[in-house]
Amino acid sequence: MQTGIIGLPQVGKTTLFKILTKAQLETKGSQAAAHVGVAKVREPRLDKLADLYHPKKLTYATVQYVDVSGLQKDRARDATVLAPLREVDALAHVVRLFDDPAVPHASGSIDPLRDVINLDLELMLADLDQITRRIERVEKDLKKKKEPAGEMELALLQRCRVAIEAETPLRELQFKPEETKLLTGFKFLTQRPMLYVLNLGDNEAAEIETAVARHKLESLANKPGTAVVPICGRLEAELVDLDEREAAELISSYGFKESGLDRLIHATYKLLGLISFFTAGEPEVRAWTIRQGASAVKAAGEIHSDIEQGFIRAEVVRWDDLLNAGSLAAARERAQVRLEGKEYVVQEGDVILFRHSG
Ligand SMILES: Nc1nc2c(ncn2[C@@H]2O[C@H](COP(=O)(O)OP(=O)(O)OP(=O)(O)O)[C@@H](O)[C@H]2O)c(=O)[nH]1
Ligand SMILES: [Mg+2]
Repeated sequence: MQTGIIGLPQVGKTTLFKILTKAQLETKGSQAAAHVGVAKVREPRLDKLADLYHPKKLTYATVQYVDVSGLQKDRARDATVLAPLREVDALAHVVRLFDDPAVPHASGSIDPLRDVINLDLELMLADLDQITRRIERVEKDLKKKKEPAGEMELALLQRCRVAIEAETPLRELQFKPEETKLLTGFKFLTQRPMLYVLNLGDNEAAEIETAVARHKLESLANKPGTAVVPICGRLEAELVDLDEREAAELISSYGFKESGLDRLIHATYKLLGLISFFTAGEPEVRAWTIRQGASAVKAAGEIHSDIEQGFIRAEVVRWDDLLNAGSLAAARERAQVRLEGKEYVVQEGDVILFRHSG
């Protein structure tokens, strides 16, 4: 899973990237090329399962983040800047709320809603460009030869155009499955779920939980396919260099409930409708990520296509039942291990043992 970090220049994108991936990066000056980092998804339940199994290997789920250089107004349509963003599953827009005379804002003042509108507009214009060109192409083809697939595509694209012309991002529209399939190929930017990351000043650390209301930005979170997460970018980036104990102490001294990393990852999972399940044994205890509503056979496919193809059944136990029982055998005796078939809908926190042939 990949999230693209976007935002105007000098808003804290690279700072956020550092928080997420713990990468040591130069934060001064814009980078020409995008860079990709991997965030480990901290998972206390996995740690507890590891205490039970003492596995040779402990593997956390990961989320990839792509940091691109600042999107200037009127420059976002530049295809080379946007190219890395077309491949991501979600966008994280870093919105600047911190004021610092030493770090001038591209538009001269701090105005988060203005910045959100401007950047969304850039993304919409990029999509509109693409839609308009495609509509011309399809219309031309339809003139030569009428066919239903073309008619459907044209109607769909026209609907998208009308929405964007009314400044509605595509993520707010509802599509039928066959339309979604068709749209996948275009990789429209405004169709991606959007996480607005509010980058607060250090002085707001104690009030991070109430930042959205205080800055009257509730409207950002109330739309389909969006979420808002406040961070204290500079403060939280400093935590990256500390060991876990020191970091945890500082986090609680600031009054944060969870670290910026956890806050962001949880919001991303929720926004994308992702859940975690686990596999556990002596060789490896591991966390996996899938879409809510995915079947057991799909979950098997996450692990290996052979397990998906040779799927016989899944033995499923809730992670806390397994922990309380002390072993899979004990959980079986307590009748807490269920035998499930291919169509079983995997639940958050399931520990699954896949039985498969071959
Ligand atoms: N005061 C203050 N400064 C911050 C905060 N977050 C980032 N900065 C500073 O703002 C400057 C820009 O931060 P970056 O993370 O490099 O911003 P960016 O969006 O990646 O910038 P570009 O890639 O150049 O567009 C740096 O000097 C940071 O130290 C913050 O929360 N408070
Ligand atoms: Mg940067």
